[in-house]
Order: sequence, then structure tokens, then C-alpha cells
Amino acid sequence: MTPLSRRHFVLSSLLVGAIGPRLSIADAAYAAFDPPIAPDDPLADGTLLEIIPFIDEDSPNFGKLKGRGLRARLIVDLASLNSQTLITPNASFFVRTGCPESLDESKPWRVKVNGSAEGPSELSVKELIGELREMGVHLLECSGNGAPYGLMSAAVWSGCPVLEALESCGVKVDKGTRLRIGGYDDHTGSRHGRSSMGASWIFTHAQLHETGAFFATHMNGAALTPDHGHPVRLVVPGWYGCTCIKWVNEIAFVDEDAPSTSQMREFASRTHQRGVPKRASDFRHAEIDIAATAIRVEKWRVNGRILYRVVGIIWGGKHTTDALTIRLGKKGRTKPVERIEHKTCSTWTLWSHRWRPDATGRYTIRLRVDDPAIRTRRLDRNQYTRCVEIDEV
Ligand SMILES: Nc1nc2c(c(=O)[nH]1)N[C@H]1C(S)=C(S)[C@@H](COP(=O)(O)O)O[C@H]1N2
Ligand SMILES: [Mo]
Repeated sequence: MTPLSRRHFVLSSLLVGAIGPRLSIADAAYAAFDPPIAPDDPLADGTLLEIIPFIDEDSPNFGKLKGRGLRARLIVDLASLNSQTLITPNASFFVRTGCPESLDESKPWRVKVNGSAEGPSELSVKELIGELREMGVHLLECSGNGAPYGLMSAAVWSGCPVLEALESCGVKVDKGTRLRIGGYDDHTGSRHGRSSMGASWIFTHAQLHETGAFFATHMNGAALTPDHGHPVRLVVPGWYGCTCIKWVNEIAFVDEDAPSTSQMREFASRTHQRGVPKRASDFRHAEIDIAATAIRVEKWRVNGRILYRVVGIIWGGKHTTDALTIRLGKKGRTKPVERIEHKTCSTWTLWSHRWRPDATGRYTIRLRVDDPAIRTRRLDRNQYTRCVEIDEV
């Protein structure tokens, strides 16, 4: 740490004690110096006073696994994200559906290969993966990610691309092939909540090829944990988490007119389908469009005046953009986000924006991408907007 940031840290750590509940997210105080504040930024001489909480949002028990099986959730506290924590440690990675209690790993895991003209009809994980390779950093987002948007995390994955894995096991995958990739999902005996059982998704050869979909056995250098799909899961870069099947136990060759799976139907609206297509071939790619949200609003005192800094993230999409805009409140003007270097779509990127509100009151923080060539279905619908109450200007 530089002396400057250390000074800030001491002040803010004192404040954590002094202000209490409003700074209950102690981590957020650390995060507040990051993304880094440039030496020539007026904030460099300022004092962080507090993190303004978002209003009208649930405040779950962040970072703690709650519930089991289909009801299990671990929700990430985005407020504490900084440039050092953009890779989510395994124990903090979001969980949507815990390991089924009935899953039996005492026997060697087998992945069935059904409907293939050539090659084995069953594979061990070792046979399927071959030589383990690093697949890079990829963000996963649950398609049902609502405020406070903590069903999202990023990890460095290791495994093997689906097409390559199958080819090297002698399972031929032609260009016209459709594969249904299924995972263990028997939650019988546990309570389901609103989710239903059965987890498989159907992909075309082109989709597997273009996304670089891969089977993963490791995240951040360690074997997958039971809740993240041990011994093997699918990761489909750029697509919603509902396609990233955990506990993979079946790969099936299916026909052009194969019906959509129960998982596809369950997640149809959340993956932006028109209605609930009966056939898998009528499903659109479950791509994550570029999206952005604020993750915290910092209140600073700089030379005796109050200044706010909105920190947020941008993720998803296929191409990076320099056209992210922010609008603060109904009367606010739409402005380019002040500090952003968007260099990758495979994971999230931090941005920040200083703000001096004209008046106290309630402000909605709305992000947009000012580029008609970029599809932003969720931002267009005002998903990911957040609201703060400003009590001092
Ligand atoms: N077998 C199986 N795989 C599954 C699911 C499931 O219920 N069963 N849930 C999916 C959903 S909806 C999401 S968002 C991701 C979440 O992965 P994670 O819990 O490792 O973060 O797993 C996907 N894979
Ligand atoms: Mo999900």
C-alpha cells in the first residue's frame, strides 16, 4: 500500500466502528480505495466517509451458503469487489443449487455417451478430460440474478473443450450434430422450493465450437467442490449459468427436432426466448448481453465538500465497448462513465464515476451502452438499476 492509501485505510477502518450499521460491510471499506484513485484525482486528498447502502433491495447473508440441494444459495457481496478480488475464491463463488444429497461419489464417476455411431458408450472423467488444461478466466452468471445481483462470480477454470474431449475419445461429432449434455439432478427427498429437477441443455456443434464450451474439473487450481459440480461440470463461456450443467453424467446425440429439455423450458424466459419453445432447435443462444450495474456508492469529503463515487462493473457481451453511459436520477443527464477500461468480455471489469448530486433525495443509477450495434436486452429493460438515498450534498 502507498502511504496515501494507508492513511485512507486507517481513517475508514476507524469509521467502520464509528458509523456502525451503515458501514456494516467492512470489506467495502477496503474496496473503496480500489479501483485505485489516481494521485491527481481530488479524491486522493479526500476522506471516505461511508458506503451508501442501496435501497429497496434484499440484504441476504452475503457469502454464506444457505439451504441445501435445489434451495441452496450463496450470494456474493459485490460491494466488496476491487481489482484484487476479480477472481472469486472457490469458497465464496456463488452457488445456485447445491450438490444433491443423493449424489454418490463412492463409485467411480461415469459419463454415458448415448446415440453416438462410434466410440465408447461410457467414459471416466479422466478419459473424458485427457490432459487437464487451463481454460482461462470466465464469469458465470445465473440467469435469475436479481438485486443485489450476487449470483455472479468469476474463476480460472481448467478442463478440456467439449468437442476436443469427445473427438480424442473417438466419439465423432459432425458439424450437424446436436448434443444434449445432462447432469445428475435427483433431489428427491429434499425440498425443491421453486426450482424443478432435471438439468440438461441441448447445444449444436456450432454453439459448442463458437463459445468454446468446456468440461471443467478444476476452478482456481483446485478440484471442483461438491456444490460446484464435482467431479465434472460444463462451462459455456458467455452463456447464462443455467446452461453450465454440473455433475455431468450424460452426453447424448439428439435429432434436429429433439424436444427442449425441462431445464431449457424452466429457464426460457430468463434466457430471453420467445415463449417456451417446444423444440430445442427453436431456442436462441442463451447469451449474456453486455450489462452493467453499480456495486457501491462511496461518500467522500474532499476539501470540505461532499463528493460521491459510484463504482460498478460491466460484464457479458461479445465485444468490449467504450460507450458505457450513466444516468443518475430522473433529471440527471446521461454521461459517459468517467473511468473504465473495458478490455475483456470473458469476465467483469470495474468502472468508477465521481458524482456531485445537486440535491438530496432518491437517485436511480441507470447504465446504458450508447452504441446501436451492441445488444443490451437487460439494460434496455432497466434490469440492474439500483437506487440510493442521498442525505447530504
Ligand atoms: N445438474 C445441475 N447443474 C446445474 C444446475 C442444476 O440445478 N443442476 N443449476 C444451473 C444454474 S441455474 C446455474 S446459475 C449454475 C450455477 O453454478 P454454481 O452453483 O457453480 O455457481 O449451475 C447450473 N448447473
Ligand atoms: Mo441459474
